[in-house]
Amino acid sequence: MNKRRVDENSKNEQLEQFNEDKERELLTTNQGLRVDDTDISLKAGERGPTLLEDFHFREKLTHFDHERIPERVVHARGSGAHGYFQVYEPLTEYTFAKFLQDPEKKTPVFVRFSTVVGFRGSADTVRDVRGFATKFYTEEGNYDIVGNNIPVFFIQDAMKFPDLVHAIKPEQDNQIPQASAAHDTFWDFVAQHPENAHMIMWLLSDRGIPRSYRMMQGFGVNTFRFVNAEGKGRFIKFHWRPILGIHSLVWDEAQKLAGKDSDFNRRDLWEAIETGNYPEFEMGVQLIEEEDELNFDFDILDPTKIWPEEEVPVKWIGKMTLNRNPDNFFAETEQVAFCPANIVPGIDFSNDPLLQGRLFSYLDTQLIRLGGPNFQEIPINRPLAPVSNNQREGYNRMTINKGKGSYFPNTVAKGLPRPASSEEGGYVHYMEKVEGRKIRARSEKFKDFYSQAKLFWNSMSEPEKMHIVKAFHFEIGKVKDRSIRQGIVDMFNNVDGDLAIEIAKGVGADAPKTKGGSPVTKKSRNVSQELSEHTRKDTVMTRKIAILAATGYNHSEVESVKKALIDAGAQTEIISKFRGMLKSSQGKEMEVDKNYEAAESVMYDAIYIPGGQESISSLKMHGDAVHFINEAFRHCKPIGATGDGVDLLASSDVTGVEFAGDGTDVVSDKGIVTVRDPMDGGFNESFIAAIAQHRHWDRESKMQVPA
Ligand code: HDE
Repeated sequence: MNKRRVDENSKNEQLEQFNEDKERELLTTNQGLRVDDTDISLKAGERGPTLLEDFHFREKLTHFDHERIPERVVHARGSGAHGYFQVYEPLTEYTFAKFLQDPEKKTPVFVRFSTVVGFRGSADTVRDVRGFATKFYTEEGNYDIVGNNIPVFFIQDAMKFPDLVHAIKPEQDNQIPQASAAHDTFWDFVAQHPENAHMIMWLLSDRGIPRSYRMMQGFGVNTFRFVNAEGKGRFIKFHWRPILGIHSLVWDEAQKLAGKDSDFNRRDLWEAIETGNYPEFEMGVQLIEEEDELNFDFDILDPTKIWPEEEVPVKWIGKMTLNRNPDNFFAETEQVAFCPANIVPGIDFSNDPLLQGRLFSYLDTQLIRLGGPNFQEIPINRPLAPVSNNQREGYNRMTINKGKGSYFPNTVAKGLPRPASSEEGGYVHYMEKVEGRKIRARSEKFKDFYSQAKLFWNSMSEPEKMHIVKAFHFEIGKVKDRSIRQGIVDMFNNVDGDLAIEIAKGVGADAPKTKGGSPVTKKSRNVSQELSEHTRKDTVMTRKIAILAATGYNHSEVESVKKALIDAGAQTEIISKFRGMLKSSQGKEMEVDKNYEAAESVMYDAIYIPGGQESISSLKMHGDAVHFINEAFRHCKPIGATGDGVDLLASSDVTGVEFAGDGTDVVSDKGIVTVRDPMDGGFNESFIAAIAQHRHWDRESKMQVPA
């Protein structure tokens, strides 16, 4: 049988066949006819009406009139990237999926990251769940893991999905608000669905506002199965973890970015790939033996529950690298169609009721979104494995199936295509024994709504807890109906009494009459180490550092710090009042990358202020520069200053430094790194270490900077 060998480049080669990349020719119609004018329509006289006869005019407008397709009903806004996946070692013991056997094999992938609620043109940095969908083009067919950056989901049964989405999307009378959960209908829904509690804790945590798609986790959420060649099945959950660590924005920054650069996450992904900083994610699985299915105090089929890693450790099995941006957003990112039912031998489903509904929904929605049953023929959706069946016709059919027969069994085509045996790669569903009455019910353990929400809360650091409380204040603060606000306070009293009291304080609701709280069901799991944003804190790779300078800056200081940052993998941009060349006190020049109108502190991870008396004197007088520093400080970002640059901090609202002016400043804020005499060694190392910390949260409890 004609099986195709798949390697890293196979998908790119397949896509190239469809590329329109030849040398540009003279302008033609879609029929290939050259046209002599594309600006002025054919008219009856200079001032007369346009003629129907003008086929070029009609074709040009008709095509334009039909350019839009429906956006995804959820996850409408997204960004895609190509890459490959490689397994670390053969997973033969657990699964016979071919793409998980050979560490030498690079399986092509296409990934689409997304927000859930906003429309296609909405801002990237809103508080939301992020989609993390991966299509593996394996030799056995396309395999999709359609995941999110949060490991649990709002609801337990797919039947509730339309209600959930209607509640969280803009309200039906006025379509307000865009891309936000902060309104009455959503919180009305939540207050009536205690099963939401766990997911809400994640959504209102820092996980809801990731710094970058490259710095967030991914989770398959639902429970799946690995099946090995002997037919032994095990329950699994999928994980992705970013090599750069997990990092988030702060809420004020996220909101400002939504206006200042609404493409923030999209741009970040695109630029990282363009500059060769390929995003990397490790893939992991948690495995549960079939015989242990019922041995946990949560139901392992319940998608509102995690499998705490202390009980079920993650086995890290491979790595994905994203190394190519799409050539055409619409053709690839918009038209890609993921589906949890796209499966390969060796992997199977579970009875997770959310997953069961998802198996139906994706194909169904794509039939309308992509205009009929042939969307698998769109280049980005085509498998690398050959397709051979008797499905025919329908809108937009591209394939020209030759011969007479399109039925099975047949004799006119030697009986082909015929089903494959399992030895030939035919997919055999896992033979799970299922017995039961037809009932609308859920198992008893599904009804424990709070213990894992409590586990999550317990596992947060103090800054993370504070962020969650503030997120409640924002979200519930926007709810008009007092009874809904009260409903939320009462609901979260079931998670943690102190949390409920804190929520109530900010939103004009009564504190709970009796302080409540859920027990976490197992002592060993009072706290789970993996739930806090335990970021990698040893790398500044791809971090963006703004260097604030004006005429008369100290060139050698900039050169030294810039080199150290770039050598460590970070990126720098020079910000000044105007673009063009900037002259230093030493006569040397450097080019300005952005002016203050085009650059905002929220677009950077840290700031560096070089010395140079003239430069600092003019920056002190420049409100935009001082605001830049205040705002970065408020967002807990690292700030470095050398030489006279330290004096600029003294003119700002930065706290945590006692300025001495004689080189003996006392700095108590670990995120502020200063040196009066740049010849003193150690500045670069300390500054880089401060940037690697990402944010310096101690500041939050101490100060309020007016920025
Ligand atoms: Fe989806 N989801 N979903 N979802 N989902 C869609 O399919 C659905 C759920 C996820 O970048 C839709 O083609 C139901 C969980 C991602 O193209 C739709 C239920 C998880 C994407 C759909 C869920 C996801 C979608 C809309 C509850 C994480 C974007 C457009 C049972 C594991 C994929 C489309 C992309 C998209 C249905 C819940 C992830 C309507 C019915 C849980 C990442 O079919």
